[in-house]
Amino acid sequence: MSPFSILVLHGPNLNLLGQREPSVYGSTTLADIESQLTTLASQLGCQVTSLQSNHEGHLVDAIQNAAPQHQGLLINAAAYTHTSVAIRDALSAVSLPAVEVHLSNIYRREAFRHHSYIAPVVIGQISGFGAQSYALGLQALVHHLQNLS
Ligand code: CA2
Repeated sequence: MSPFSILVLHGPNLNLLGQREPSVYGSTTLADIESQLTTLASQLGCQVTSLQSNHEGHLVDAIQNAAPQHQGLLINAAAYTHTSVAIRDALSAVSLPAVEVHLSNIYRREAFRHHSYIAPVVIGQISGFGAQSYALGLQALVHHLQNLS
């Protein structure tokens, strides 16, 4: 059994999932994703805590305060992926492994989504599998943590 606790961070507008633009982001709600992650976490023997915020500073605070309670971060920084040096610096400053996830394949979309400020400071990125990106990301993060211990 893994004792790991993972903090799952959702960036701006992800609270609208399933309610707006289903053609782009699908009909799954954020509550559905969190419920799926909780189920998967119990199968993996870890715990997840989720936080969604539309505010960059709140996400920075959450990253800074994640340790020692949490051992890893799963993050969909949403639009801040493409703009936020502050979130990148926070991820870089804390010594917690992080996995970046995206519902859509950001490389098949507009050019401004092709660059991620946070990709260089995370273990890896999963993009384009809808809600399953989160599940794949959690599995990869737990596997990484298990191989560290
Ligand atoms: O594909 C992803 O997960 C994104 O991180 C989603 C972000 C977008 O800015 C990134 O380029 C890729 C947008 C999240 C907004 O979610 C909405 C959901 C429903 C309706 C409107 C926005």
